[in-house]
Amino acid sequence: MVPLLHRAARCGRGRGHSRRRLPPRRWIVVLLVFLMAGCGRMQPTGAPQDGFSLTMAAQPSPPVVGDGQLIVTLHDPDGRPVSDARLQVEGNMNHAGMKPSFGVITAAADGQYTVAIRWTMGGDWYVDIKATLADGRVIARRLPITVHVR
Ligand SMILES: [Cu+2]
Repeated sequence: MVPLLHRAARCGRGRGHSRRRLPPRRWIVVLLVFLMAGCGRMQPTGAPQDGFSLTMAAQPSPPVVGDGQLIVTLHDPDGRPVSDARLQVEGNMNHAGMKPSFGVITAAADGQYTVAIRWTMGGDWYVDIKATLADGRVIARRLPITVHVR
């Protein structure tokens, strides 16, 4: 049963589908799994449903303590780059008692925003990115990142 569910949930181009004939009741289970998975619209757990892609990459990568940069990339649900959003970037560590580090946007083009940020300590951080679109909508993500000690 479990291997069957796995194959059905993969939503592939037919590669994983069994060619064996299944008893009718099994087909109903397969159909249900397809419907629940939304075939092709599967998202990682907790992924936002706004359809936008908001990602970041550190420069250097991995980031090290000191002045660093994040390249934040924003695409709309159709995959078009969004370059006219107002970005707010705030980095915090996973433990209490530290001041947040705020990012400063230094460039924006082709859906890519260059953000200067100071990593004040090595360890696990999370970065809250809020992009306010031209129409007022807000796309928000919390992304983890580990800062290394030089
Ligand atoms: Cu800290």
